[in-house]
Amino acid sequence: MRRCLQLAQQGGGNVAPNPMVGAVLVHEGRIIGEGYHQRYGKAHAEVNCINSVQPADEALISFSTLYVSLEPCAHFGKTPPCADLVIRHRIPVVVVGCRDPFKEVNGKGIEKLQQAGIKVITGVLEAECLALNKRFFTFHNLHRPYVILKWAKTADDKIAAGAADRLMISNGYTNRLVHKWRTEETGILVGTNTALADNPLLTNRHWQGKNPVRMVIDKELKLPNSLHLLNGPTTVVFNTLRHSDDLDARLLQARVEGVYYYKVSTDADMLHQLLHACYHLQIQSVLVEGGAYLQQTIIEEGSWDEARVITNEQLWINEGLEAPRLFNARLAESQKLLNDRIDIFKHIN
Ligand code: AOF
Ligand code: ZN
Repeated sequence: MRRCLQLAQQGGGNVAPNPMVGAVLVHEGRIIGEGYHQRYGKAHAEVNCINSVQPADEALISFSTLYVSLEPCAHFGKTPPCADLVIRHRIPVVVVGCRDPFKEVNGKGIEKLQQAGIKVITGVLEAECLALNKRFFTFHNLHRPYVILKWAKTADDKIAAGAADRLMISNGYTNRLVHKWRTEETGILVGTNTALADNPLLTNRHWQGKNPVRMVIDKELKLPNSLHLLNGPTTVVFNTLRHSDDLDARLLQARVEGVYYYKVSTDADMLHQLLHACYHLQIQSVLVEGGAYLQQTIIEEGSWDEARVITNEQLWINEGLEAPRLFNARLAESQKLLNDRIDIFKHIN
């Protein structure tokens, strides 16, 4: 199963919104096949694993154990069901890392295998398998994206407002790190004030990889068209006035350039609507880069999964803005649970 996890990771960056999955076929202690899900819309891990078996070993398949980090699928999606493939090859034992919460599968793959007389062992390295696809599992279980909050603060918990100040907190190394993070998520979000004050590009120009879909909140469409965010790559503007008819998940998946508008209603909770929209648009994870007000709202709602805080050794002089406070008295989470979700990145100036 550890090998499955290693293999699965090689699909990172190319399979979202699908999960990363690895599979290994073992005959009497010897690996005779390996595979992973390499690209969205293409063959699943099990298919690549079985196809990798050398002709000389093919006769051993029906005497082998298949290890797979995610329950084999039971549905006809872009590819036929992996459970059928396993049954067809008469593999007698399947070891599964964790269940697939996707509504088309959700236990049906395991059931199908068992009904065919296959011995299925579940929950092997389950925690590791769940962690590997934390974005996918959060998305399907909670019907909202995996939310990562990120900010940079001084040693005395102040954040910068305005481009000149921002440079004082991050440095070349942490900027690059942030650009790497941007390639790892499907969406990146900022509030109106940050869009105006910082005029950010929100691209990953210092790190190779896919640009996230840029998202900004602009309730009354007051942001000037000259902003970087409203030019260049793909941007979705959440607002109360206008909706782009052509906006759909495939368009964003393909990162078709342009500014698209997503209309939310004025009278309902904005954040809830935004996260729901992300679910519809298949935006499986979001990096929230500011500002403090938006981040604090997300914290109060409890709709976040990770916080990455960049900090330096400097002290701010008095009038800086307060960094978001991660502890939420209303939710009253234990400090231990909270700490598990917080990462501090300390750099030297
Ligand atoms: C597997 N093995 O390697 C992966 C699975 O549209 P499709 O056909 O690619 O199906 C996507 C769904 O299949 C995805 O949401 C997830 O539930 C499952 N992914 N299943 O058996 C794999 N990647
Ligand atoms: Zn499959």
